[in-house]
Amino acid sequence: MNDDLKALRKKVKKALDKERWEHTKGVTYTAAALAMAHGVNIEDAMTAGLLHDCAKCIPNEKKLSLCKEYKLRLKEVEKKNPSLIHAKLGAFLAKEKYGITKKSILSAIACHTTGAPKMSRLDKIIFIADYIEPDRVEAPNLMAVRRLAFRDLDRCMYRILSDTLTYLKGTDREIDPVTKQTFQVYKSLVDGEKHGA
Ligand code: DGI
Ligand code: FE
Ligand code: FE
Repeated sequence: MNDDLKALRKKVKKALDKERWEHTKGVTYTAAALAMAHGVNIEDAMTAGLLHDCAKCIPNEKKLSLCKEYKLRLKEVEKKNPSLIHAKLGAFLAKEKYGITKKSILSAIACHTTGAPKMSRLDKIIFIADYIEPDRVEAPNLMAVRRLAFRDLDRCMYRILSDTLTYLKGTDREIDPVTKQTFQVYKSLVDGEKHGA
């Protein structure tokens, strides 16, 4: 780990509780491994991994007031489910508080919870690393999803989004339209491949 990453690690650790910090380390190293497997810049993947949940431990009320203060526009679904805000607010803090200027890293942080219709390989790696890191235990089909992550990012995205939507439909939480759109994008992609298109 280079000195920049080490300094960043120290700073991020202070903003998180113990459990979230353990998860963050898991995502950081998983993202590094996925970057190796898929030919992506390892330092970028680790930086985005370290910062992806940097706004997660801010209380929901404070998330809302910070967004107001920083003039970050919130969607209705985010106002109703403030836990969704940590992605957008995290990308903002990554820039303003942690000094990250690379758009590709900020984008990966911003779309790590819902995904996005158009995602770079780095975006996908952070989304996937968040789901498969070694400390995650509650998700279904984790063995298969973990294997797939190192072979095919798009199929892995499809699998995770499909399982996440199934899970969310079983709760009373509102689904962000972007999550559904992203699912449709990967569904079409994977279905198209299956039929040889
Ligand atoms: O921050 P983490 O817990 O590490 O992971 P995350 O940022 O992916 O957030 C995970 C939660 O977000 C998980 O319980 C599923 C939920 N989520 C994903 N898409 C949506 C969503 N929750 C709502 N309400 N709506 C969504 O569209
Ligand atoms: Fe998150
Ligand atoms: Fe996370």
